[in-house]
Amino acid sequence: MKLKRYEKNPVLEPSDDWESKAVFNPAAFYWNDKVYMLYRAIGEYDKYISRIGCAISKDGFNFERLGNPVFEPKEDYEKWGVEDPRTTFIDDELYMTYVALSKRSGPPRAMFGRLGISGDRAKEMLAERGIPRIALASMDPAHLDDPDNLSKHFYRHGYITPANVYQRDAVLFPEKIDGKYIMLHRPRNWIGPNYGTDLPSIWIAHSKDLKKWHGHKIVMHPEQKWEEEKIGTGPPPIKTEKGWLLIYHGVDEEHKYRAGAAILALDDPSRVIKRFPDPILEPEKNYEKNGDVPNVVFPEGAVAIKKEIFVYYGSADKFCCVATADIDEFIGI
Ligand code: BMA
Repeated sequence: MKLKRYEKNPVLEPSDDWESKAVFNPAAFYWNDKVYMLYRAIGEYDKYISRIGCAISKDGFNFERLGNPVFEPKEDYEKWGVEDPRTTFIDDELYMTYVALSKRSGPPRAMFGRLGISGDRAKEMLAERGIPRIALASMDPAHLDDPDNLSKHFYRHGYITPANVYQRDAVLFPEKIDGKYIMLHRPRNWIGPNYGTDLPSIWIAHSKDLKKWHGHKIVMHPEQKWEEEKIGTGPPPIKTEKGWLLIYHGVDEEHKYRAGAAILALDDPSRVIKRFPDPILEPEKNYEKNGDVPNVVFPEGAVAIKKEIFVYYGSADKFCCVATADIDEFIGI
C-alpha cells in the first residue's frame, strides 16, 4: 500500500526572515474543520536554531501561515532549538512533544560540505553537540480561536525523557489505555545485549502523570533493508477498526529516509498485528531528493478526515508536503 502525493506539493516552502531557509517536519491536527500544521522553521544555517510556525488550511492542501513563530526557544533546556513537533489531543488538551536542544547542535552533518565546514571546525561543531531530549508542551485548544497570540498559551511541562538517553522521536497516543498515557519513543542509545536489540528501535512506555514513564519495551525492531540503520516513530497513531495505524520512518545505510506502516492492537499497542514490508512513501520527487538533506521523507503529522488520511511530512529537511490514502483501502478492510 502506498500513500498518494498531492500533485502540487510542497504545501509550504521557505519564506522570509525566521523561516527563510527551511520549513519542514510538521505536526498536524484537525480542529473546527481546519487542518493546523505546526512546522519546524530555520532562518539561518550557522546556529541552525529551529522555531515552530503555524499554517492553517480548510482543505488540507492549501495553507495560510500565521506569520510569526508560535513556539520558540525560551527556557535554557531548549535554547538551541525546538525541533520536530508532534501533536495529539488527549482529554481535550492539545499536547506537543518536541526535540529540545540545550546545547548547540549546528546544521546536520550532511550539510557540512555545502556550508564549507570541514577539518577542525567540523570536529569542534560535532563535539559541542549535546544529547537531544524530548520535551512536552500543552495548550487548551480554546486558544486556537485567538491565533495571533498562540505563543503565549503553550504551557511547558519540561523534559519527559532522561538526560542520558538520546531521543529525537516520541509521540503520545490520543487516548489513555487502562487509565495511563502511552508513548512511543526511540531511544537511540538503547542498543546492545542489555536492550535486546542491535539497532535503534521503537519502544513503548506508559505513565500516570506524563512525567515518569514505566514499562519500557520494544514494539518493533528494524527488519527490512530500507530500515537497516534505524526506525523511529512518525505521527501519533491513528485509531482504526483494525487497530492503531502507526506510520513511522526507516533509514537505510545510505541515509535515505522512507516511511513505513504497521497496525498495533487497540487494547495493547505493544502488540504488532500487521507490519507492511514495503515503504508507503519514499524519496522520488525533486523536492524529496534535493533540499538541505537529500533523500528524506519524514512524516510527523496525520489527520483523518472522514475516510481519508492526510499524512504531513518534511521533505529533504526543506519543505512541508502532504500525501493521502483511503483509510479502509490502506489498512486492508
Ligand atoms: C533525523 C532528524 C530529522 C531530520 C532527519 C533527516 O535524524 O534530525 O529532524 O529530518 O534526520 O535529516
